[in-house]
Amino acid sequence: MAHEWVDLRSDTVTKPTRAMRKAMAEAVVGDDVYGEDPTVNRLQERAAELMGKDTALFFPSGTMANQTAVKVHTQPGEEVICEASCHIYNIESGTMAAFSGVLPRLVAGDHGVLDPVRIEAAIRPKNYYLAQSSLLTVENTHNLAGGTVTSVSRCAELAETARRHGLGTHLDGARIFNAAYSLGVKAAEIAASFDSVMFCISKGLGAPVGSLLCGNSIFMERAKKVRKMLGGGMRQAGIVAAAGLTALEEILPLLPEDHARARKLGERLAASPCFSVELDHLETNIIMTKVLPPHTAPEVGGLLKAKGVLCHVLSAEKIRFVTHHDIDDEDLERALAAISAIN
Ligand code: TLP
Repeated sequence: MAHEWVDLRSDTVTKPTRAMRKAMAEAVVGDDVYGEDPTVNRLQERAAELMGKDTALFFPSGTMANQTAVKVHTQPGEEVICEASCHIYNIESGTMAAFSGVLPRLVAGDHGVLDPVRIEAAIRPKNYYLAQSSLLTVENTHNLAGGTVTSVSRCAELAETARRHGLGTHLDGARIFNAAYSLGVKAAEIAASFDSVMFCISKGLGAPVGSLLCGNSIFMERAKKVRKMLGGGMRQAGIVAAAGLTALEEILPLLPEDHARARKLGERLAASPCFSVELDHLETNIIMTKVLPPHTAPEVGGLLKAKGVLCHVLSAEKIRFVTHHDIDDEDLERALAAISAIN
């Protein structure tokens, strides 16, 4: 059945599939604050296995999982080194300052990809009057850079640089499986470099709610305490965890289709006189575009909306399009036609 809207604002907009709803209805549940929800436990075991870590913990959101990791890795007054346009610093409501009392130390990446030399230069010397660097975060894929991917070897170099100076390492892997498909590796190979990793089941994987934080047992014990502080201890959360388990079976293998559709969309945008797209950096399911004058991004967003196509207007000149499980070939054709109609 044709969708009312072609919703390319984000991969968070997906609705649970029939199989997910069935799994949710039939989920065996218990009180997860007592650790007694068998479906949550199964999802956590599967997540830890996929990331190659000891343990995983189920969170209601990626933001809560990321900020829990920041809290566990740091002490107030310390610095977190992160990429200048990363989600943890820019789009998580200033939580690292408000909750963990830490300072962000921003380092610009090349299309979101950090350089170990620049990381090394940003690490503060050990000196009592300087804010001390205690954590490096990496985002893979990188959202605001346009779904760009950091290679396994680059992740390893970055983590090795941080570790050599005594910093912890955290991966915001909200879309780690998109990165893994793009690189042709297992997600665990990317995660291997980092002490902790967060991934979302509510983005490209299509589940309605949730993210997993994974790491070693000692780290995760502390994370469990912090999650409770934030009110993230859920009760019969197996209802939603069931959808996550289904997503990992049903949707995970389909992510390359989102990448292929994003490529077609990107090529059409690049062919339009109204958009500029860096096709060399279109690596996964996110397309970041610049709207060219005389048009503006809000105006183009309005024109597309009038044709039933929704996109994320980020600024006066930037628009983000994201493909996902609820965008099929018919939706893609409608989007391509709407883009072609703008001139
Ligand atoms: N990203 C959302 C918005 O917040 C922008 C989106 O539409 O892309 N890390 C990364 C890299 C993310 O892209 C997001 C969400 C999060 C963390 C936070 O996840 P949630 O929304 O579950 O808190």
